[in-house]
Amino acid sequence: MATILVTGGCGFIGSHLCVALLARGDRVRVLDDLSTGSESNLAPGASLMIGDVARPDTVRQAMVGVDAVFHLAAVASVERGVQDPYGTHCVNLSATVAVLDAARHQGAPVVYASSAAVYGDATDLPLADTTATRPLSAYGADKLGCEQHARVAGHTHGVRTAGLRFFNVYGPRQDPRSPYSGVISIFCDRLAAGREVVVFGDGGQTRDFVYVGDVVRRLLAALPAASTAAPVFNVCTGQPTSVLQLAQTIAALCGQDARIRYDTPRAGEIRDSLGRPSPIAGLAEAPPVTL
Ligand code: NAD
Ligand code: UD2
Repeated sequence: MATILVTGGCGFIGSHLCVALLARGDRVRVLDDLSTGSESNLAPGASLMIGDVARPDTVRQAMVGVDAVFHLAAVASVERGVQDPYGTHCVNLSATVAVLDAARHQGAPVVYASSAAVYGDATDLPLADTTATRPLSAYGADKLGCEQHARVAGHTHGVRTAGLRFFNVYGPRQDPRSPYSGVISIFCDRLAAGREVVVFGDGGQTRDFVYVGDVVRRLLAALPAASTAAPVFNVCTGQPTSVLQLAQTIAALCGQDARIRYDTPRAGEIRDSLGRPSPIAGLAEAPPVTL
């Protein structure tokens, strides 16, 4: 039985990952400060250490006796990075350096969350994992920094890592109440309650939405793929969906016509985001993850 540390295991993606790890027989330890996550998300059977992943001593303590690490804790909001670039940098990049350093001493591989935000407004769609990165936000710059530190940790200290560039993840436990929540959670919440949805711009903008169960399956497959070469993988579907299509589909599933209010486009946002999914060795044989 392996002991796995999941940072951010009380959050949206991390909590589903913990359930899947426990289901396959692993022992799971969570490090989370409950800033956006919730103790009610803690997978039954997992142990919780409440603490800040940006504190190296806390990370070292959390990693004692651990066989592998999934590092998902972050301030997962581009907007928060705009408001507080230094504060979010400490969590989104410095903490990753602390995780990589503790993993070096522990000899544990690290699978960590990167983001499609590393591509910025690159327009050569679909974005391959080899496409040039040029982040436009502090959040994206910090995620790219995680990838570069992972490469350095592999090269200099022999730390095995794999980075997953998540596109727009959706699914159960995504909190619809923040204005920066994923659009699917917001639309589901409002349309199920018979309320109107707000579409920013003309609704023709597209995203590559990927289900959290498929994300967890890729996280699990990435662990044996972790290496000192620090590979990075796109986690996406390769299918574009417009915001308008989304509103209409969710409304139809709720048995109603979508009531849409159009508002001004979000400042600085990209029009289209579409990835080319990266092959991960062993993924084809990995069983589906049921949530
Ligand atoms: P989330 O906010 O639900 O989960 C993040 C978790 O990290 C929360 O439980 C939070 O309490 C915890 N956390 C935050 N700061 C911490 C700190 N200083 N110390 C300890 N714990 C801390 O977000 P999520 O959507 O589950 O995102 C998980 C990871 O995936 C993040 O790294 C995020 O940047 C990345 N990501 C998510 C998406 C998406 O579409 N949801 C897209 C790209 C990348
Ligand atoms: C996603 C990530 C973000 C960052 C970014 C990088 C999520 C939740 N956010 O932002 O963290 O990685 O990608 O590019 O995954 N919209 C509406 N009405 C609403 C809410 C949203 O029209 O009520 C639109 C919004 O203007 C955008 C699209 O829906 O065009 C998707 O919005 P989002 O906030 O879910 O995700 P995104 O792609 O802006």
